[in-house]
Amino acid sequence: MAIREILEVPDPRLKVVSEPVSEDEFNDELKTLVEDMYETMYDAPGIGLAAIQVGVPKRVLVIDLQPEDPDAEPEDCCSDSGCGEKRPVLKKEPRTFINPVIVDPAEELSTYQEGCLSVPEIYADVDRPATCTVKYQDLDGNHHEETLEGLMATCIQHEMDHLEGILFIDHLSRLKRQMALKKLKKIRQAA
Ligand code: GNR
Ligand code: NI
Repeated sequence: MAIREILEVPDPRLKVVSEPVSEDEFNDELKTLVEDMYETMYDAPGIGLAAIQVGVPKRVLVIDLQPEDPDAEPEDCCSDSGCGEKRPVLKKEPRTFINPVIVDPAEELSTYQEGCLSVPEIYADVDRPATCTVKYQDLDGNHHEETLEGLMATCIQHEMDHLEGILFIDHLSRLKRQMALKKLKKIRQAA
């Protein structure tokens, strides 16, 4: 397992349309890619990652919304220095989607403030279908169909946009997108 470098705007590879994973590509190399994507996503940290964000133009997504575990005792915030703060334990719910296709997006929209590991530190509201049914394959190549809602529906649509070379800022007005990119430039200059 390895943490891979996450591509950031304006890397041209983020605009590439990703290729389907073919039947003979469901192998150990794919498993390693997915493992590395989880490690990279958890390290970032983020709730989703598309393969193209680590430079691999394949139709592979990982998502983990990592909800707070209401049954677990809160953990010490700092394991070493001991700042005394407690933080909730996050549940791991890893979800892998290979060759995902959205079949029937709802007409009803919902708005979430989105962010993207490839557009760091920029957040903006995006409207998307509130629910959608997605067909996909798992790591063994088995086919599934599932209806998603809430943040999960938003997240998979955000990730599927990456497979088409689309970023969440592409859903904003030109003015808002330019403002976002200017802000990112400023943040980078300050760093
Ligand atoms: O970590 C992420 N958070 C997020 C928040 C709202 C809507 C979508 C996302 S996905 C993002 C990680 C990422 O860039 N995935 O491509
Ligand atoms: Ni993203």
